[in-house]
Amino acid sequence: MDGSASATRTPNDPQALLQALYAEMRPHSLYPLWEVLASLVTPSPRSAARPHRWSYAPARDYLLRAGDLISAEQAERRVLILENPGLAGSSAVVPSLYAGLQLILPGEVAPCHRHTQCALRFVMEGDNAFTAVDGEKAVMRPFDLVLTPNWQWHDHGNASGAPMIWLDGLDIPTVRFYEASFAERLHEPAHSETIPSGDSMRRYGRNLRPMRGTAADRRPAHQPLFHYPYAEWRESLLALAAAEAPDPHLGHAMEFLNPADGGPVMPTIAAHVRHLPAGFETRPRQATDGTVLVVVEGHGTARVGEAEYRLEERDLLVVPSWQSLTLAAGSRMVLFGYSDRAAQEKLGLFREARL
Ligand code: GTQ
Repeated sequence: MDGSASATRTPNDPQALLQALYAEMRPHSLYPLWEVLASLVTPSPRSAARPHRWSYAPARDYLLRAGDLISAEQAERRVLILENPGLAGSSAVVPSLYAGLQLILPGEVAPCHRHTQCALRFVMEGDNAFTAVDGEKAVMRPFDLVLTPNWQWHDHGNASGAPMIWLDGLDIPTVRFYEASFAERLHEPAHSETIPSGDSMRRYGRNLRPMRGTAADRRPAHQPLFHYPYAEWRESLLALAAAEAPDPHLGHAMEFLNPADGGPVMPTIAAHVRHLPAGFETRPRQATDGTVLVVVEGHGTARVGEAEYRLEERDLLVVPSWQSLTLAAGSRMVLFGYSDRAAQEKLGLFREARL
């Protein structure tokens, strides 16, 4: 009876009546949940983002060509966006995060501004350029991590004789999601240098801080440190690698910490480094944080879901939420990564599966 009823729908047929109801409701911005529930509340994450690898050399060539055509001053920030091929038009590398490659040529200044977005810089090449954060310069060396936490003034400059390129990691799509973007330009191109370079590292980067009773010291108390030099993180990572066997799913891995609270470096973004001994292959692991990885040293392969990528020095890889990742090191490999894990942990959302 049911079959014949659906074959010959009458105006009293429940399906036809439902469709008519939907059509009537639509102009009032009302929709039936039961038609979309399964795609809204999925049994496991379904990311529109796709795994992708950017080889460094061709990206660098395009960036240097842009450098011939537009100045850092004109562009405000001369950056090539690493947009996820599954998220066209979004300027996002995963739905919550942004990635870009920024170029500063000798003598240039990227003018001073501040915004509610948090940013990290990971130096890809060049030496002795700087990011100034609230009037204090961090002198940037290859593979240093430099933060510009939200609402702190920052400008970038290059007093060296060579191009400087770094990876920008920002929470632009997260701030867009919350509709909480504010930004302003300083009236001068560069903030005056009010604090000697390296001051905050010496104050806060050594498990110390000035004693002021209940009064705050000069940096924001919740975000005192903004420079994590390669020379320091590399020494710690290699010491860990010498001291213990690699974790089967991660290799040797260390997270960058905010010394104020022992948590991730910024409220929305976590960052870490990994070491894989030559010949080591990780077991597959899934995690809900969308992650961007950079090859600092060595070569190998990455399997992300069904896709496989060869990785060379300075290549960039995006691993969207819940895609299983396996890394195999052809030589000793060192990687840097950042992800939205910091935000997900606060929201009680972060999960991983070790396969
Ligand atoms: O250096 O402040 O790649 O504001 C995108 C937005 C870099 C920056 C980006 C930014 C910056």
